[in-house]
Amino acid sequence: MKTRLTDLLNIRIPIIQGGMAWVSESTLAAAVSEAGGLGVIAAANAPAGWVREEIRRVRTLTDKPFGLNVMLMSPSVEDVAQLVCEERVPVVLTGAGNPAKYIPAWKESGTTVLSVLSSAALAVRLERAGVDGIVAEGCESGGHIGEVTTMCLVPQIVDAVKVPVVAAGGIADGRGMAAAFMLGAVGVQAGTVFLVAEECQVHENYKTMILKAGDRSTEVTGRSTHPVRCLKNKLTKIGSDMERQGASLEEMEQFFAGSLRCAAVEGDTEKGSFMSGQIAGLVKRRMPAREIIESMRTQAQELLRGGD
Ligand code: TUI
Repeated sequence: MKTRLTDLLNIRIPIIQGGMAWVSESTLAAAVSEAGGLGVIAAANAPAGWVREEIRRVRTLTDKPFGLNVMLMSPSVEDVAQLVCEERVPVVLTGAGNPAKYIPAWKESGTTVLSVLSSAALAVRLERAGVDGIVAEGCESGGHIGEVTTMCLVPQIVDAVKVPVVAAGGIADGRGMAAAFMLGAVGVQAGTVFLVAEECQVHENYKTMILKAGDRSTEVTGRSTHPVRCLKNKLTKIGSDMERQGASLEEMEQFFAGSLRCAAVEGDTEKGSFMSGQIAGLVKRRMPAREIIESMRTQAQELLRGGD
């Protein structure tokens, strides 16, 4: 399934596994890359030492290209940015900020740079700063989100830039993937569906919550300050109540601090923040990463050929 993305990243199938904090590590990333997509390790807020070990480990599991998602608000971001060059990471995806100052060094070390973002204005700025591609992430996504839906964002970014655009947010099967191509994207990034991959190391309770979710199972907290989409539970209910009562950004951040680890590692269904996209309701079965990728690819190809 050749597109501008498969050429750019040297992969077989234009599917990128989303960088999910506390979730996307070397076992999952290697399985996705082995299956022909781009597996991604999420640096998130982790110390650079952990990130380096995960990069080295993924290389023991696959010789295929992989990506590192660099979360630009991380306290370790300078060290992680440096490590990208030292370890010659094939692909970097950035999120939650503007990566312009790191781009020259990354390009110098031979890294392909994609930026995950949620507005056309930033896409234009980062194209000028030298990114090789854009991941246009709609607000159907899980975690930290922007304001615009995938359906509206992708074609507007496609029209605003010349570099290849990947669609993210609300995509978990071949129908979503085919739709993304119709909007002008050259590939997709999917996160939520990989939470239930057999190779995904997240706590079983997280997987069960995704599998049980329906179309209205997520909610966004911090709408006016720091919007984050999670599966609804006791934590998000208390968080939303605090917000309605006028809690400050600091109070909200304090309340949610550590809650993602609590979900992904401890599986605490009440105190954890189970970040998830709105598409969780479509995710009904555990599968090996290879089967997720192959079923997306075959379904998308059949639809694009005009079959049923
Ligand atoms: O980054 C994400 N999603 C994330 S990061 C994350 S880590 C976290 N952990 C605990 C609580 C909250 C977050 C969870 N989910 N998606 C990519 C993305 N980046 N979407 C939008 C943006 C973005 C936002 C602002 C990109 C650039 C940007 O720049 C502002 C500027 O102009 O500098």
